[in-house]
Amino acid sequence: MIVVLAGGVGGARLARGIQRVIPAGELTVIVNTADDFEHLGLAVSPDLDTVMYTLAGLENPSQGWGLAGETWSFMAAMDKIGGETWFRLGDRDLATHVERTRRLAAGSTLADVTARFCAALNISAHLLPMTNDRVRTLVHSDDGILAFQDYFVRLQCEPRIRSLDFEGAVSASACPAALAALRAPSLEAIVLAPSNPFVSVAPIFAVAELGIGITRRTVPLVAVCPIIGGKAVKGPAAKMMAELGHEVSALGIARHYRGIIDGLVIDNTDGDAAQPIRELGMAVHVTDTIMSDDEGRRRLAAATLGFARTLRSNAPWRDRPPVV
Ligand code: FO1
Repeated sequence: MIVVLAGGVGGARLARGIQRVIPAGELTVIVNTADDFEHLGLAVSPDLDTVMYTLAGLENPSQGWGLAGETWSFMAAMDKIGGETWFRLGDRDLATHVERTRRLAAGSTLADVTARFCAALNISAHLLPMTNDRVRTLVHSDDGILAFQDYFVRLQCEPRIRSLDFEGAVSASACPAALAALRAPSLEAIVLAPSNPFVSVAPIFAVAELGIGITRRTVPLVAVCPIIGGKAVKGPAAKMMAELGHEVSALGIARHYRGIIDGLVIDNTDGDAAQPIRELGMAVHVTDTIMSDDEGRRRLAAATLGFARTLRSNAPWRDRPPVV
């Protein structure tokens, strides 16, 4: 069994590749839910939906988020009556938010709702929210404290970030199935997807039970580098990285994940960084990490899992004396 820790687009694409190279049912994807918010009275879970649509092969390839073949009549009607249109909910996508909101109001957990949707969409992977509790990313910026989607979509990531907060994360309980997956005897590796380290990956680790569960793993934890040639493949990871004081490079990512991961997969473009990264105490695999099509996703998935299998976990607990 393989566990993938994922945010939106990058996580979704790698998860899809892994789904193609391992037997059905052996993939668990634990997804960031700190981007979730209530909009137009609806419960919106952007990263969960991006991963779900991508695993089902229904994603909108140009946007990354939302559904393929989407239409926008609802947004047009909303605009006509002077409603909010800065966050675009497509007509097809709307069904997901309406049905999720109804089921949550009737007492289902976010994990239950997600499992039902995945069964209906014939997704064999176990797709799990990091928590069923409310966790929200707050962006401390030069323009004040902003809710995540306000910062990300409404303000197009323009305000300069000073720091990030994951409100509710420390006291949130991990999704029980996520904890069970991390403890499963059949677990072979944990893969940290090439998702934004600061707003997609960090909230997962901030859920205390997950952070501890991942740190106490007995299997290798490998990350796929989200920075290629000093740039993010998609999204504002490079801008955020610079604003938070990190060098925007594969080496900068390695320094950020130092002591957390056992190995890093970097792109051929960044091959020169392999040795300095190894000197930080982690293994490195250099390959083509661009996932432009399904074959690219499959290839990167196979390379990442092959790399993980060559590693033994450097989990910090291994070096500690046993607690008696
Ligand atoms: N991202 C945008 O840039 N603009 C949008 O209008 C937008 C709408 C949207 C609707 C549903 C959904 O699931 C995702 C949506 N996203 C949109 C993407 C999303 O807000 C971000 O990419 C993630 O939160 C960051 O991982």
